[in-house]
Amino acid sequence: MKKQILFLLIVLISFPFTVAKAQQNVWYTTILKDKYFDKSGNPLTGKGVVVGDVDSGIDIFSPFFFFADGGEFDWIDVNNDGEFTPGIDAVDFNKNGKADPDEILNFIKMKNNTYFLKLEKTNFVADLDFLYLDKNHNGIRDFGEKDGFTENDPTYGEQLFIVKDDNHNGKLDKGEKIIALKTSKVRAVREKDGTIRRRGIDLIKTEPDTIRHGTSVSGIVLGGHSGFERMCGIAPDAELVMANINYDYTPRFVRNFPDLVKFLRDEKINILLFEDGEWMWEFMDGSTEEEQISDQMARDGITVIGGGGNLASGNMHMKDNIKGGTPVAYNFSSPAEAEGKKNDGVFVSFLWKAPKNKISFSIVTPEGLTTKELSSGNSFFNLGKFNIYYSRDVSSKGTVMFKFSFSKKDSSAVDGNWKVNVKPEKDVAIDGFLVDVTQSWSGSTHWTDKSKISEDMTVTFPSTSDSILAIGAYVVNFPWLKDEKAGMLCNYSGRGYNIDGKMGIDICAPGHSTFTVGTDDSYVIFSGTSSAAPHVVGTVALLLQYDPTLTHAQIKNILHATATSDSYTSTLPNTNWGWGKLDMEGAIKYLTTK
Ligand SMILES: [Ca+2]
Ligand SMILES: [Ca+2]
Ligand SMILES: [Ca+2]
Ligand SMILES: [Ca+2]
Repeated sequence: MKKQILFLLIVLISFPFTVAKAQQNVWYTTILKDKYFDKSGNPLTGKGVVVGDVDSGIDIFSPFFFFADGGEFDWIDVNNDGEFTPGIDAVDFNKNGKADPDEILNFIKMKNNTYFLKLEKTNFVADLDFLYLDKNHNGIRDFGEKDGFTENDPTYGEQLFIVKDDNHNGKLDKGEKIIALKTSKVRAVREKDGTIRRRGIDLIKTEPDTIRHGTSVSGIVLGGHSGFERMCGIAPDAELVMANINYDYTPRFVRNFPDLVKFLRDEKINILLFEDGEWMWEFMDGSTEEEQISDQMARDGITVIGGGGNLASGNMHMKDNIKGGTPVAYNFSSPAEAEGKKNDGVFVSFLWKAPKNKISFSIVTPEGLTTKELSSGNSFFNLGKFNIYYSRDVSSKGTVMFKFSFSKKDSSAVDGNWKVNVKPEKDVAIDGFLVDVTQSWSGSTHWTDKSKISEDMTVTFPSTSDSILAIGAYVVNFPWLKDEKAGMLCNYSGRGYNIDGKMGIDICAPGHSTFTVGTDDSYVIFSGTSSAAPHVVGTVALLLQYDPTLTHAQIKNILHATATSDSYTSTLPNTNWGWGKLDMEGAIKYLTTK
C-alpha cells in the first residue's frame, strides 16, 4: 500500500480520459448525506473517540488536523469594498471593534493535487482554503519551531481560521463570522525511531510524513470540520494517535510492528487501523505477535480494522495441488527496474499446512545454474553471480513457510527468468508468493505460469489475523482501467480465503478514486484498500460516539448486517466482497433506530 503514490502517477499517465464529463458527478465519499445525532442530541462527528493508526506518519501542521475550538470572531472590511481583501482586511482578534496592526487576515491557497478535480485556482474559496492571522505581514503563513512557534501556540503557527459561510456562496461576506482553529486532533505520535511526541508537550516537533500516506488516511477518518469544507473526514471530531512505520528494504518490511501495536494499545485507543499490507515472509495465518496482540485488543473491546491489500492483480500469487513424489517447476520473471527503482532484490515464500510433508526445492538462476536440493534449515550461499538465502520455518498454527531471497554479489539488478523446482513427498496444496524491492502492486516480478496464478488468498498480513475487520476496495468516481466502471471491485483488491479457510474480506469500501487532504496544504486523489479501510474507521467512530460500549464483535455484526449488494457484488457474502459494500448511513440508522 505504501508505494501507491508512484503507482498512481503511472496509472494516471496511462488513462487521461473524460474528466470534464465525469467531474459533475464527483462523489465525496466521506460526506454523509444526512445529519445524525447522539443520545444527547449532539451531531455525530466522532467526538470522544480515539483512533490509532499504524501508518507512515501525519503532517501535524495541516489545517485539517486542528479542532475548531478557538472561538468565533468578526472580520473587518478595512478597505470598505464590501468583500474580503486578503492582506488588507482584518480579524478583530482582540474584540475591540477595530482593525489593529497585528490583525491582518490572509489565506492559504490549498494546492490542488487531485489532477482530475477542477478546484478554483485563484481567489479565496471558503470551503476549500483556510484563513490565518498574518501577524508579521509577510504574506505567508509562518508556523512551527523554525518560525519561532512553540507547543503552546494555537495551531502551532500563525493562527488558522475557517469561515461560517452562512449563505453558502463560497465567500466570506459581511456579517459572516470566522472561527479560530486551536487544538491539534493528534494526541500523540510514535516516531520511526521510537520517540513519542505528545500534544501539550512536544507534538510540534513531530517528524514530517515524508511518504504522505498517513496524512491522507487521517484526512478520510477525521480531517477538517463538519459542515465547513467540501472535502472533510467522516468523523472530524475524533482524535488520533499515530504509530509511524519504519520501512525496511527487505522482508519483513515492517520489522517493528509489535512495538507499534503495543504503543497504540497502551494509548487506550478505541479503534486500531493497520495501513500496511504485506505477504512476503509472512505465515498469513494470524500467528504473529502483532496479530495476536490485536486479537486480544479486539476481545478487549477495541475495533480492529485493516486494508485487505492491493496485490490481487499483479500475478504475484500462485496456487497448486501437487501429487506426492511428482516434481513440478514454477517460473517467474523479474525486471531490471520498476517504478524508477533498480530491482536489486527478489523475495519468494511458499506456504503449506502439513509440517510433516517434506518438500524439496531447488532454484535455477537466470544464469542457468541450479542449486542443490533444499528441504530444511536455513543457509546463505553464492551461486554464480547471485546471493541466495533460504529458510524453512513452522508457525505456532502449523503453517510451513519456505522462504527465499535473491540478490547479486555486486548489488546489480536481479533481472531475468527464474525457475523453482518443487517436489513434495506427499500430496500437498501449496501457495507461492513473490515481491521485489520495488513493491509494485502491478507485479514487476511475477509468476509466468498463467494457469497457476490465483487471486485466492490475496488478503495481506496483518489483515490475516483471526479477528480483524479486513476491508476490500471498490471503484468510485474515476475508473483507472478500460472497461472498469464505478461500482466494480478494484482489480487489485485482496480476496479469497485465508490459509486456514476463513473468508478473507469482511466488507468493501471506496478505493479509487477518492479525495482527501495531502501534506503541505494540498488536496489529493487517494486509492486502494488504503482508502477503503479509513472509510470504515470513520464510520465506526460515529457508531462509537453513539454507543461507546459497542464491542469489536458488535460493530462487525452491524457492518456485516448493513453492507449492501448490487449488480456488481452478486450474491453475498462471497470471497470477493465479503458481506458487501459499506453503507455509512445504513450502519448509523441500524444502531440509532434499533
Ligand atoms: Ca475588503
Ligand atoms: Ca481589534
Ligand atoms: Ca506570516
Ligand atoms: Ca458567504
